[in-house]
Amino acid sequence: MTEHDVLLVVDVQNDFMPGGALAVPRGDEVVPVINVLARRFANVVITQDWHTPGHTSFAASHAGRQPFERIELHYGEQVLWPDHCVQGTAGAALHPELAIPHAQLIVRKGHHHDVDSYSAFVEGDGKRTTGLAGYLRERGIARVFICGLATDFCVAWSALDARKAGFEVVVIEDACRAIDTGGSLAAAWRDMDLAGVKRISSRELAGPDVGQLRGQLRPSAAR
Ligand code: VGL
Ligand code: ZN
Repeated sequence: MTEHDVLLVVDVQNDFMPGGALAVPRGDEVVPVINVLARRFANVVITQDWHTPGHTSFAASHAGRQPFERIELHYGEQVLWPDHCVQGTAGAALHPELAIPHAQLIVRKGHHHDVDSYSAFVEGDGKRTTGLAGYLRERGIARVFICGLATDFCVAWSALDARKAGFEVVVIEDACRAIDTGGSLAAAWRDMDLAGVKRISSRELAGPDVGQLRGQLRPSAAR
């Protein structure tokens, strides 16, 4: 990895762990993988899903609605979720065993009451941004490696927006886990393929230097 690479660690928070409010199956398994991975990156950015109480993405905020239903909001389709990652709660905290002391930035997203933001870059309305693209550009970053939770939501949307912002993007497959509701995982990989997002395994990443890495990056379609 070079100074032009960043590792983006997405939403490794208690509420997404088994037993959490919006549990991602086997979500906890990514923690040790990411801890090892992160040592290879000088540049690490962490994200946190960071909702207001009663946030618009919560099913409980919409009368008669259940988690995992889809509704139309003012900015488009929204999957409704159990209450999760409420600002300042234990569920919103990073997993206690996530150990990346050298991470430089924590980006919090989804903090606007009426708009969700899966993406670390652009909010659900497609307009407001978190400022992350500008931050990465100013730091001379060209390539974004992404890991964390969940593959089919915050990882995928961040990967797609990173491509749109002009970065090379690589998803580290075994350092992610998915929610997979209503075909979301297949759709996410299809969209990432089309956008030119690459994928790699953490094992492949652990060995080679950047020069060798080039040959190992596969188009997502090769999965
Ligand atoms: C996420 C659903 C709702 C995620 C966040 O981190 O992938 N998914 N909020
Ligand atoms: Zn959320």
